[in-house]
This record gives sequence, C-alpha cells and structure tokens, in this order.
Amino acid sequence: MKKVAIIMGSDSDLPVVEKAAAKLEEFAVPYEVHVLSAHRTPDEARQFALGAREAGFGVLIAAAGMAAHLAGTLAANTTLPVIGIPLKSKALDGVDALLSTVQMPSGIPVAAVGIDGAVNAALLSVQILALSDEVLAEKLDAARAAGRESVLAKNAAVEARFNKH
Ligand code: RP5
Repeated sequence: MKKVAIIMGSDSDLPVVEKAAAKLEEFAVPYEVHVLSAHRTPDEARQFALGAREAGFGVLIAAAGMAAHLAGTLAANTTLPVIGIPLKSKALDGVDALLSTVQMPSGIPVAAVGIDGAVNAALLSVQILALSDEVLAEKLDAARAAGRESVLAKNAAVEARFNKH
C-alpha cells in the first residue's frame, strides 16, 4: 500500500496533527510524519515533494497555520494529491491559514479541509488510497456504518428524554 506523508510547518502543530496520525493508525495505513516549513526550510520541503512519489507516498497531508503556504508549495512540486489542513492560530483564528491554503491558482490544486480538520484530512487520504484497495474501501464502509449507528443511538436517547407525548 502507498504511504501517507503527514507534514507540518512546526512541531507546535503536533497537537492537531496527531489526530490525523491516530486516524490513519485505525485504518492500518502506513504513514510518516515530518516537520517541513514552506518558509523556514523551503529547500527541504521542495526536495521532499519532488521525491515523494518515488519514495512510495500516495497522498501528502500538509498542516500549517498563519500564512500557510506549505500545502501549496508541496503541490507545486508534485502531482500527488495534497490535502491541506489550515490550523487555528491566535491572531486570526485560522481564517488566515484557511484562505492561504484554499485559494490556489488554477493548475496547482490543493484539497483543503476545514480549520484544524485533521481527522477529515486523514479520512480523505484513506478514501484516495481506497480507490485501488478493496480492503480499505470495506473498512471505510464499516466506519461509516459505525458512525451512523452511533448517531442513531444518540438520537434515540435525545428523543426519549424530550419527546414525552
Ligand atoms: C506555521 O507557523 C506553522 O505551521 C505554525 O502553525 C505557525 C507557528 O509556528 P511556530 O512559531 O509555533 O513554530 O508555519
């Protein structure tokens, strides 16, 4: 199976990024985690993206806050799918990172999830890998079914509490 690369702009991003790693663990998807910055280590970030396909990666997840150019800079140097996670920061609550991540020029796509959307980034990368992996696709179906059951149970509890007619 292809690996997922989880790349973050700073180790201060780990508390959010760890949730993506945990979700990939649930699906037994192989992954690596790296700190690479579009601004502080631009050469290393570029080299990583250039070699990512050859290194066996199928998807890159890029998490960054503030002027979040990491996903875009990786996408500029690979044709692997890149999923950006805009991270919440103090000054602008993550809107800065959201806009920096999502507003890519035509020709260099980045798939952006919501602010701090690490779980969805991991799930989207699993869905991409599942295009050519039936076992993974079945695991995704099972996870969706479990999610549905969980919400139905919560609904039953709420209805039992409030709807006493
Ligand atoms: C971004 O700047 C990083 O992704 C991080 O979210 C933010 C702040 O980084 P630190 O100053 O905490 O290293 O590049």
